Amino acid sequence: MFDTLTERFDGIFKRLRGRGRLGDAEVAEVLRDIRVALLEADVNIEVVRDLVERIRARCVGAELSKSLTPAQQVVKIVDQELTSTLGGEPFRLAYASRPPTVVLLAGLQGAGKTTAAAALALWFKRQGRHPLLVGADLQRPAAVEQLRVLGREVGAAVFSEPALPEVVARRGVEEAVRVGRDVVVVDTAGRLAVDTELMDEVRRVAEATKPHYTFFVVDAMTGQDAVRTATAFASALALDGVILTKLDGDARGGAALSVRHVVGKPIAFVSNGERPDAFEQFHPERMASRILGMGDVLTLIERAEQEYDAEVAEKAMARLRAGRFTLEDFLEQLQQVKRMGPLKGILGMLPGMPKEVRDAEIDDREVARVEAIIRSMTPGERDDPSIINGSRRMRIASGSGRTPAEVNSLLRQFKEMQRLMRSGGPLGVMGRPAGRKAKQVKRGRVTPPLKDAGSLR
Ligand SMILES: Nc1nc2c(ncn2[C@@H]2O[C@H](COP(=O)(O)OP(=O)(O)O)[C@@H](O)[C@H]2O)c(=O)[nH]1
Ligand SMILES: [Mg+2]
Repeated sequence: MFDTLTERFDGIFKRLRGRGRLGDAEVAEVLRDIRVALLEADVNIEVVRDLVERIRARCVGAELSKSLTPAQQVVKIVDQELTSTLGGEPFRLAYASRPPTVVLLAGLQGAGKTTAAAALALWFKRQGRHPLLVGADLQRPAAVEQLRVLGREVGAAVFSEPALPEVVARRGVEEAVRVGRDVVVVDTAGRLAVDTELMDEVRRVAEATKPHYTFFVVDAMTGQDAVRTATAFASALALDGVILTKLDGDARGGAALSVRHVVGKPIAFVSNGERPDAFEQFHPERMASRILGMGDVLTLIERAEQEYDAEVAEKAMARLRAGRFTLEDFLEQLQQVKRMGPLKGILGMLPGMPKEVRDAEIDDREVARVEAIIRSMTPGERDDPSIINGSRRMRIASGSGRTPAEVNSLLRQFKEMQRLMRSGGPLGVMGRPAGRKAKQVKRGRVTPPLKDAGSLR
């Protein structure tokens, strides 16, 4: 996601790092580089101008700080202004005082409405709500079926019937009241391009359901086209926000960085893949840090909190602090990390992770190999690997189907990991996240072996 931009910013900041003091010429150079990077990323020209101007004003005003180097100050300013361009505060969804809360999705064909509808239902479920999906796309018979399949997948009921879209939508809301569902997500039909017929249909559905939220769903990969269609929809419908899909395929980021400013509506949710759980609330601050290559510790923490068994983590942390972190604990941690998703995705979110690591082909099968080796050890060996001699090593190797050299290599790396943990705590292992984020890591909410899990060979 947004790789080109991240790379460009990385280069810009690297060049700054060596400088002791930034004069007018240096500031002008940095601003020019930022401008070019943004334009290359297909960001709307007005947005680029506005953003660069704001950064210039603050760089020239030089809020001098004793604790930051000039380069760090520039990074901070760019980070903050980028956050503000992305919308500043995250979008907050308030539930209707009289349920159900009705959410209407609109957008072009193929934008990802049906996928987003199911993903939203899952999101609502995780918020403790009871969503009903309503299939009001009756243009293609397959559309309702698609929603039913996805609904089954996320465990949300689906309502539809052969009737006019606005009738189906209205009955869907009535059905939700009848069966006591507190959220209704209405999926609608799209067209290939913005046309009056489409707008009329969506407007009729909106009139029939009085949605609390109307989201425009748009494919981020279409760049400035996405921004243009969003503008067209916003002038025809009372939009509350935008759902940006296919960010996983968007290497440039033009739509994400432009839509808020141009359309005047916040990005509420983003989707990073076809799977319903590749969907999350949009956090401008996190996205800015991610673009600037600072990783996304907060998303990681959130995901970790969702998937991570707090009790197991606590236990591991306690043992770690006591210097008693064993291979058994390590195995448990591996299991947990695995539940958070593919390692590659997790590594991409860690701050300060070099590009080579982010891009490395990390094979989840390696984790399986490590697991196999540890599983072939006796509890005694897991507790104290120093007792593993030549014959034990042979036994473990043949038990796990690996070579003795691989067993050795794992043991070596585990020892190194223990050493790192003792010396620097989790931070020593995770690289150097900055400032506030570092404190969150320090509080022990991010568990240490994230990085090592991938690098064990
Ligand atoms: N890679 C990727 N594909 C997506 C995403 N969201 C939707 N898709 C795919 O895009 C296609 C169109 O999605 P669909 O929900 O049917 O769009 P709709 O016509 O607006 O309802 C489907 O193949 C989806 O699986 C996403 O965030 N990332
Ligand atoms: Mg659809």
